[in-house]
Amino acid sequence: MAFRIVADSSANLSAADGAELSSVPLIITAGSRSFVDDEALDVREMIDFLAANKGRSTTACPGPGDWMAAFGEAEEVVCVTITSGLSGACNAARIAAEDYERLHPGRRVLVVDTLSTGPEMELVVERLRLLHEQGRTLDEMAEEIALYRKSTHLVFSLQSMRSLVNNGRVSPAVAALAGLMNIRLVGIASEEGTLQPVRKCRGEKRTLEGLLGVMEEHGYAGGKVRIAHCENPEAAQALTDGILSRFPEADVSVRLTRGLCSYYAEQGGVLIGYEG
Ligand code: X90
Repeated sequence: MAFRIVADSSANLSAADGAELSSVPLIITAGSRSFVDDEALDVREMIDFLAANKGRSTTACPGPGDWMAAFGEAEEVVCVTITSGLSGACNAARIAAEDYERLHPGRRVLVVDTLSTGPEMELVVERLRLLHEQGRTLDEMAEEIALYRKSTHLVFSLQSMRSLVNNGRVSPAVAALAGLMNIRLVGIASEEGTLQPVRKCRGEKRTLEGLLGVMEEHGYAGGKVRIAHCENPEAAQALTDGILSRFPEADVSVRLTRGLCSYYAEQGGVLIGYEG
């Protein structure tokens, strides 16, 4: 029975991450340019363009038709979406799921609203692949993932919140923090799937300590860690070293943010998904 996991592009994954995996792109628009966050996107070039063109820019989530196209002819589909608290992607996936099930009686679609993004979605996708290998049904996956998500978290550091503020993705109270000079914001995905600031850090070293500190406070004890960074390999390496020095057996991996996360996290931004 054909099985597909379809994640939106904020998960930073591509077909190379698994044969049963498809990515549905969000779109970044800046001035006259549109950047489709698919495998063809030159993320570097997009970042350079955005840096040189400080005018209005925005993002758009995939529509139901985009999700549906990615389902292919699969009999069982799991959609893994960016938080419904900040994007319409999950809502579009739910509409696509209903249409698909109605058009193809017998086929099933499960929609997982991760209330998060980036590397926490990556953890969910990995767990789904494992459950599929174990021969679990879609209903069992729904239960297992709901349980698993109670133990996973997202923490991130942002050099700037320009895109988040300009696009109204943070509350006015959080936006007010954006103006602080030389201060990096360390935040987490809240229970409701919104950006919750937890620390203000001065300088890279303090920021890295802040990120590791937040992980520890939320019960990190050697579980899986998935790091995604926007042109900040030094931070990713320092974090990996910091984690491995305390938990030598930890499964830590690093990847680059793709278009959507690069746009919002901006240069230097780091996101960490982990099991608490
Ligand atoms: O539908 C759309 O246009 C996409 C909107 C996405 C808005 C937020 C993306 C955030 C990316 C930066 C910090 C992480 C915050 C996560 C809080 C749950 C990454």
